[in-house]
Amino acid sequence: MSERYCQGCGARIQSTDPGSFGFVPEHVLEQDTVRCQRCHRISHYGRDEIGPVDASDSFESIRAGVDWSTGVCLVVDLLDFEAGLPPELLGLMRGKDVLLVVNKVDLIPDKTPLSELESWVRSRLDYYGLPRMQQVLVSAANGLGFPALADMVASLGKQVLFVGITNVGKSSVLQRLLRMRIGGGKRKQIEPTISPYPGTTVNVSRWSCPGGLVLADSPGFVPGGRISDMLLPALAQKVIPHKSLSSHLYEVRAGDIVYIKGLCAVECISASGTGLLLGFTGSGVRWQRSSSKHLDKWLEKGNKLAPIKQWEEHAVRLEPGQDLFVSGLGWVSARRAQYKLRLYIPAGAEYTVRPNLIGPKKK
Ligand SMILES: Nc1nc2c(ncn2[C@@H]2O[C@H](COP(=O)(O)OP(=O)(O)OP(=O)(O)O)[C@@H](O)[C@H]2O)c(=O)[nH]1
Ligand SMILES: [Mg+2]
Repeated sequence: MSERYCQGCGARIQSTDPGSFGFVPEHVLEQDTVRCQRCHRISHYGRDEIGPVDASDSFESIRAGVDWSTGVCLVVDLLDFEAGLPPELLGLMRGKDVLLVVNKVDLIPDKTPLSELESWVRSRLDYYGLPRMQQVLVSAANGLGFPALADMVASLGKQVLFVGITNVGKSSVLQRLLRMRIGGGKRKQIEPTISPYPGTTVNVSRWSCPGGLVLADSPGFVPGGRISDMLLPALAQKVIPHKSLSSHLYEVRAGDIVYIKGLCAVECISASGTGLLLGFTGSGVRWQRSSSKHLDKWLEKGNKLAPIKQWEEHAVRLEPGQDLFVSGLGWVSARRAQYKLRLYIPAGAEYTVRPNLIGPKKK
């Protein structure tokens, strides 16, 4: 009998091990299209008892998917933009037509103009020395940008693959496109499986649309250095912005810290004047302010859901209009003053200083 694959996550179907990807009870095997038990449970109860997918398996699936494709939609999360462009993943796409799909734009406050976000994205690509590519800003949550995306996908040939790091919304973007009946015709019954936990899609899964277009989902590339990947799922879900961003403004002087309990602290060593730090993160956690004499308490007495073993310190200079961005966690943005800061993050976490994403831009 030929191999069969779950339409929701791409896992190879099997009916021997309920604890592994692709399990379905035997009587379901008789159906034409199948969805595995894990996808069923994720979709109905929001629980993933088996994932995430193994990083090296997903890399091989992405490689095979890119080889098969005529063009690629590289999906990135605007709020974790820097993490979304790992060189190993970009290397797989060399020579392909790539459309950059910048997702989760709904999480940015309405008053930020789209044109400003577009130039911000362009300047970040330039900063990383990446070639100019077609780009489109979208929200799989509210449909923003999808008419333009549908037109651009049509220019990528007949076999289009959605790729990107885990949890950026590849399956969500594809699901919305399929619901638009791109290429016309009836909607497929089984859709790509979506979940708030990274590592949901297991293998390449394809949807044939009328007119010969085939759209394919792929597993996420597992990036290094994201704090959200170091946490137990219950806390990771709070840290990753889903419905809204939280932002808090603090007047910060030498000797103050702003921190997220058990995950990160930013100590002010000196400031050039009365400055403000604006802290952004997912709405399930928040930046707070305290004195640096309580630093150890807020780091070490951390959080049971954050098994951090070792901390690293970094000296950082932040100009007004710059963000200190910590991958998979959030950022603080300087206003009015120049800051000399000391950043405390879990060992292995990545950070960067960048022009501010939200708020007035330097001309
Ligand atoms: N606010 C917001 N959330 C989104 C958007 N797109 C996706 N999400 C959420 O992001 C999370 C991950 O979405 P998925 O579509 O499963 O992401 P993925 O890239 O396919 O993830 P993997 O299969 O794990 O690699 C889910 O909680 C989605 O609801 C968006 O445009 N806005
Ligand atoms: Mg997915």
